[in-house]
Amino acid sequence: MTGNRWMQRLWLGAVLVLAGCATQKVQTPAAVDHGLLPPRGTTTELNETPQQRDQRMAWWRAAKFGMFIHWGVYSVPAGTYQGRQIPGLGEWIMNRAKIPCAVYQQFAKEFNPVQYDPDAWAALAQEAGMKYIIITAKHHDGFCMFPTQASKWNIVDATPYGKDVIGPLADAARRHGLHFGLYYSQAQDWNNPGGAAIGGHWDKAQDAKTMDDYIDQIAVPQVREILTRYRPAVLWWDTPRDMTKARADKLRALLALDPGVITNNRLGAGYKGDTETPEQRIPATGFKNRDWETCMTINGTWGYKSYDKNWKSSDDLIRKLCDIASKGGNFLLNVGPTSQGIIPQPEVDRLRAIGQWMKVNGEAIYDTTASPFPKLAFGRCTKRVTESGTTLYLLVFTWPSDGNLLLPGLGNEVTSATILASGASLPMSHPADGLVVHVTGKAPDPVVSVIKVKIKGMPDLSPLAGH
Ligand code: FHN
Repeated sequence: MTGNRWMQRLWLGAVLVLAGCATQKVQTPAAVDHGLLPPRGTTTELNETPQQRDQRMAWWRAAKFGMFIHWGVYSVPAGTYQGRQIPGLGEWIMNRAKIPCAVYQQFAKEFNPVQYDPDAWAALAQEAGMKYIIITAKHHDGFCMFPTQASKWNIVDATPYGKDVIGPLADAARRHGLHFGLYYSQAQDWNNPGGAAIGGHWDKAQDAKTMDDYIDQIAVPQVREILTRYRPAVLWWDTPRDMTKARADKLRALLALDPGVITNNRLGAGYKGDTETPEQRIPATGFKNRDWETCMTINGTWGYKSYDKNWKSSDDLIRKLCDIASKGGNFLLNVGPTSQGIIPQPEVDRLRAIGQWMKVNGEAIYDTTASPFPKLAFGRCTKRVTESGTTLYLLVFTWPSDGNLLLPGLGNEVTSATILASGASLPMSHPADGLVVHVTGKAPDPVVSVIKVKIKGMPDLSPLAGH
């Protein structure tokens, strides 16, 4: 065993004692599929060197595009309660309609996703060009999509389906070469007593315990279960309502059970986690010195709502992916399967269309970093820097009518410019205001055409760039 491994095990032991679970039998993680096993700190944000952090984040930074899945009992009412279409998000129906716990729990009896095919879902993500999947292990309704010792409110004990859906998806994802992550609503829980609720409790049953009881008896044991059983590459916290430092620390200490796991900024109590998570929006610029991921719905809801037909077009989604990559972020795009286990066809169609584009142009997205240009008249840009120089990928949204793609202020010596899809060479000129790549005719791709420009060294921009 290497010195590092010894340190890691010693550290893990110490954390488990601190977390008050030393008497329980917890398996020491063997090698996990998502990379290195650096020790994580409990009091500082992360007890690792910048190099270790870069290694831990490497797969995620290269991935760029992932599938978010919001799936749970809320897909049974699918947006309608007592004949009324409930405004707002599908997965919020219990809160929005103030459905009593005992009534909401009846929906579980109709949750029977016999058509669920985890391999087909993983294959779809792969076909879309996605590199990871994150699914709701537990959303705010507290329903666990996995078997849990902590509560009977779970897919095995409360539904006719009676089987875990998380393990099979974890296996399928990994079979398809995808990283697998879990969403867990650590603070809001509307069915397990004591859980928080934005807007306050509406059923006496929710008051039967305190939030500290809920954290100790539900959230902590369940997070321990999912980390040890499924070894997620990402743990995606959400809505840190009423998360005091003491509560957040109990959950955070558990991360040592799954070394290498990546977490977001939504645990609460000021913990920044690894990633910023702008929701339903693309920031004007990226985040300085922070990894980030935009999560977004394809229609207007995360959890399935039968009548939400407000679909974004695949062209729009491809351009959003380019925009995000050009600012250095990842795109976590959501699907909301039905209670039968079907991903709605409009979502499938859009993911396939994105996949078609990615098959040809993925090189311009994966493992790239943000554009060096503050602004480009024709669209966006990503870059890949290697020892031999820099490749710029021009993501052309508007094919120029004058045939000129100007890279303002770029002073570098240029090696080549080609159309990525065909490899055809393009002429260039170097006027005083930057580099111009000359194109002719119609755009090779009606949505986003990619031009690959190789330059010597790192991009060298004069103050002209972007003005
Ligand atoms: O309340 C949730 C919502 O249902 C959904 O899960 C999104 C996904 O980012 N997060 C919360 C709102 O910020």
